[in-house]
Amino acid sequence: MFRRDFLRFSAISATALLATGCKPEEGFAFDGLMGSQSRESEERGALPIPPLAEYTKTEGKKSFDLEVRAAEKNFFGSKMTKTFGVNGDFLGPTIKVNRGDKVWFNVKNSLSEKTTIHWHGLHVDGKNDGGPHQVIPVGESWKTDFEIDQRACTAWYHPHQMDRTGYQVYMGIAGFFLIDDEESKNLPHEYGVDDIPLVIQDRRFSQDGEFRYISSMHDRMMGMAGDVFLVNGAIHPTFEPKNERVRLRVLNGSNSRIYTLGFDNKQEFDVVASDGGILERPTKMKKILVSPGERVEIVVKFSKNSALNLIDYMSETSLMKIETKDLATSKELPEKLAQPFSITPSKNEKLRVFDLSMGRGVALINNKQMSISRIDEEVEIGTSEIWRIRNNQSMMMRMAHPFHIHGCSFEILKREGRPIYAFEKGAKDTVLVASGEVVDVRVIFHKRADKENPYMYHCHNLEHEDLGMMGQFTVT
Ligand SMILES: [Cu+2]
Repeated sequence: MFRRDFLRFSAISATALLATGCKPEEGFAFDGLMGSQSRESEERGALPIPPLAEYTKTEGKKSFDLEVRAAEKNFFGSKMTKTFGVNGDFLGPTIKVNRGDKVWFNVKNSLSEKTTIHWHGLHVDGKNDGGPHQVIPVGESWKTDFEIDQRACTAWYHPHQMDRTGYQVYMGIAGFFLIDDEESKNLPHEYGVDDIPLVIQDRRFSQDGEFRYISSMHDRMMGMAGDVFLVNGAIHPTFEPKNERVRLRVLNGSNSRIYTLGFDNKQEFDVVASDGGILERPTKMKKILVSPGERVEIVVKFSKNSALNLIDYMSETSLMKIETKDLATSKELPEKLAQPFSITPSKNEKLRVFDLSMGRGVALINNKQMSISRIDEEVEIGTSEIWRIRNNQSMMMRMAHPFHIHGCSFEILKREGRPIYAFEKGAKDTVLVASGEVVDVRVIFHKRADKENPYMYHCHNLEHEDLGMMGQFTVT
């Protein structure tokens, strides 16, 4: 079995682990395990880098054509797997733009089912957001244009089709959306050379090589815990850096799995950016916790002629091998990377409370399942608010929920239960709320969303989202 060759599978899902109170910095009986395991692992080929999306310049706008389609891909052995992809067989190209760019997208749906493409992390009006209201019927195209009006960050895109998001993302629809500005030049920024996107996903395969999505309600509620890990769509690839310092833009593109990432040689790295942008200063860390939908950027300094592994502490698995030979020297990181992110509080900030809970076959916010015809909240544009997200722990179901808000960046103010880590500072759009925790965020919206095209807030465990842990709000 290809899996046993190099993967060690923990039967307890990472989501469940976190919910039981294990703290990411404590590690999980990991020491000494990884070394032997990774040596045995099979050679799987070089780390694929998603190609940059091509564009044409029309009337001062960068114009991108995306086609969402069904395909097949060879992940292992001689078997082919049925997949979905964007302009390719699995995942999609990286969209790379600058702050201030005017962009235009033509998204064609060549699937045999409805879909949408949501720009996760972008500050765009509700009608351009690609949520469940901007459905692209089979065979049709969605045209949307907007201005890039936010700081440099690692955002991404994925479907947001009502009840089908989990399935469509699992099949392979996801890609990076990178925004650059002057501050991003303080970090390594040569795409594919010293600026490397890494989307991490887990999958289960059936004996005949097909993806095995949800097979039970337990999967939906507790997380599916795939036993095969993909980095940029490849199983256990090898990355060969050419430069001493490399920026890794990590996206947890998994449906439900939470990772605690680090290196098997326990080396430190600099955390330099979170979801919505570059942090004021780099922070040295050895482990980072990344939940579904979250992004974190790190800069790693490699040594010549070395071999190490990018590992997940939670599943005790090597995700990617790293092998270095000669390395070009790169300049040190500046002490200050970017202007700090903070939201000036408005007078008499409104407090909104969101209670997340799980029931039999349902996932709820404020005791309600998502309804596409109901507006749950109405927010005033340009006014800051405190959103309090409470994960109501029940004895039956102790789950962690990564809570995502569309159309904005927020600041995490406090969390009862665990500290706010360096990789959660700065501008965020997704925050992990583990069982029993309460998180306060300060949020402000500068873009509009009317009741025909409202924004979403939801759990980014995509099965929870599809089970109803989502709500809609307007910004006017
Ligand atoms: Cu959830």
